[in-house]
Amino acid sequence: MLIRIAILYTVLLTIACLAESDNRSWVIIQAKSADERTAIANIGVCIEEILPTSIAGIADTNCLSQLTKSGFIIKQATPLANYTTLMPHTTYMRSTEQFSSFENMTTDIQHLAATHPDILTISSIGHSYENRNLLLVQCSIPYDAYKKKSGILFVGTHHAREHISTELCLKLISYLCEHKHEPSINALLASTNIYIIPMLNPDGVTYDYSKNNFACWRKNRRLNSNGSIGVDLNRNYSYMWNGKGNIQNQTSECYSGPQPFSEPETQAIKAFFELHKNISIFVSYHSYGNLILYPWGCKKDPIENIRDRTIHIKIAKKLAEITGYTAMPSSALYVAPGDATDWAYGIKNIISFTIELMPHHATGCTGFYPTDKQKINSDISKNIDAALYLCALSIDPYNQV
Ligand code: 0X9
Ligand code: ZN
Repeated sequence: MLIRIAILYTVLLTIACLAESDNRSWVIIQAKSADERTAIANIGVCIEEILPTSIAGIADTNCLSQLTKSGFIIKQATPLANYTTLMPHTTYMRSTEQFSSFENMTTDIQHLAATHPDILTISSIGHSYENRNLLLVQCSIPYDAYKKKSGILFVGTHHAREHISTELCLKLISYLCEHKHEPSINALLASTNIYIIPMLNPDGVTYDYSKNNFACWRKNRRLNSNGSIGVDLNRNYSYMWNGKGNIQNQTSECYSGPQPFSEPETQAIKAFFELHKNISIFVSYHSYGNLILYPWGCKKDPIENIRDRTIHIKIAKKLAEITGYTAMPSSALYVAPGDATDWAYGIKNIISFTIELMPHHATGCTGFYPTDKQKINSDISKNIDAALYLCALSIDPYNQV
């Protein structure tokens, strides 16, 4: 009996160690076209940067051997730990004062709401896998039953390590509070319900901060059946979920989950849209790459409906002008099904954008942890302008563009 218990214990320990051990590398792989990038993404590589004749991204050992078998040329494969140990997070967070933990974010939002009860309402759209609150902040002058208000939704950190996306959401809330008496902002708050979910993946964010160094974590923290951890929330939406590029390797950075909307975080977004029928524009913030992306991401075809295609392109160009970013359909990056904006447009018919914030280029996973305060602030400020432009549009986008 004792021997059996000892064996069971050893097996469980091995599974836990396997789950915790990090076999991911920062890779540079030769790829000259969107088709080649898609083929690499289909193997389960998480593409982070597009270079003139290659991609840079993250792959585990399993992906690396499949890449070799498929004939791809791997130019570089550096263990991720080589980069993460460069950045002890406590020093980093203290020096930049930029990025928020779940707890700090909650306290900051509560403080703001107490100071600006006339325009801020805090609620929750649900709970994460580890039972953290998925906070929703509504910014608007209280609802006037006689005026129909439109709505716009901004969401940060589908991907845990993309901390700047949460920071932008928080700065947007502060901006609206600080400028609420300015006529243009006051008019926005009166005519539009501005909804902001700053941190959709609080479990992943908390894990990213939990070690001495950043974990460079992307997914949520679901325990998968093979002992690995996490589902990629931006592959878990239902639109074309089962299409080409659906990743069923649970260990992959881009694991799509056992079924569409298997995750409490994506279910909460779905429920939000079902409850708020007035949303006309949706923005999902990510990092990095300085890009304005619009549907489709799950297929190479352009948006079929001409009116919808035209409006997405026109708005994307305007956003690119404001931010200095590049506008393109998501599929020009690589084809991958199950993302949030394809679902919001494809199922809910909402004008939708994925915005990849700063930096433009980076080495290893340092791109997720930018250090230049001035560049971070300038990127956030340009993106606040872009967000305000979208808020103004949301009242009646089709008739204004
Ligand atoms: O891959 C993603 O989910 C997004 N990039 S990130 O580096 N932040 O992970 C881009 C989504 C674009 N959508 C598709 N290509 N489907
Ligand atoms: Zn992302």
